[in-house]
Amino acid sequence: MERDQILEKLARSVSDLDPDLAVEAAHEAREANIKPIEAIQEGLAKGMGVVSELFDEGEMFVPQILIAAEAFESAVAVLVENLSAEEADIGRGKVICHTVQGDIHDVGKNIVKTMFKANGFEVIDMGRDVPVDDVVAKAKELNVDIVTGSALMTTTMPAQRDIIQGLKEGDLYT
Ligand code: B12
Repeated sequence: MERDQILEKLARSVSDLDPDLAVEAAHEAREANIKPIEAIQEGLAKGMGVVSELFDEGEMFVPQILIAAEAFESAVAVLVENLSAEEADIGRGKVICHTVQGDIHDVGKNIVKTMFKANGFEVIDMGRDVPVDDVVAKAKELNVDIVTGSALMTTTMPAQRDIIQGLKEGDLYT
């Protein structure tokens, strides 16, 4: 199958809410030597873009969004299998990825995490809805180089400011 057809299949697997198709397309992407980042950005993320628009227009609802996220993540798991082992010794630094306190939107966070991994960073993925204090404590414990926190809602954005404040207080912010 051609590269473009595989990317289109990846996108369609998310927008059609089909996790099995997503896994199948991810295996095809690997066999065709499509880079994980390309498969995510030019395939899966486009499908999620369609889903996001339909959600905003009131034509798709929470249960469907969750299946789209499952399709997205099942495919990412196949695409990045063994990636950390392959890239581990590039050693460009340690980065914390998480979704901030009160927020469970983690699709974007997982894309960012994959991009860091694919570019030789060691990623500490703390998951979603992570308390500010836990992030600051982990940054200190592991002496990380970069702290990232994804926030998708206006109500959770202040957590990003709180993390910066916590890092400054701990003399960890440069
Ligand atoms: C999927 C989704 C959900 C899913 C989340 C599933 C999951 N596992 O993530 C579910 C159904 C669970 C959900 C729940 C809710 N959601 Co919602 N959701 C969305 C939706 C449709 C898409 C988000 C998404 O995944 N986009 C695709 C990814 C690829 O994009 P992204 O997250 O933006 O990430 C990119 C960039 O932001 C950036 N990025 C992200 N992180 C980082 C980090 C760094 C360091 C960098 C450099 C870049 C970066 O790079 C990413 C890749 O390009 C948006 C609508 C929209 N148009 O965005 C609403 C939206 C975010 N949700 C919203 C709301 C209100 C909710 C709920 C409160 C709904 C409810 N009443 O229950 C709950 C919140 C629960 C909670 N406590 O968090 C609102 C937020 C409104 C606001 N302004 O605050 C939105 C905007 C919908 C709307 N128009 O009202 N949601």
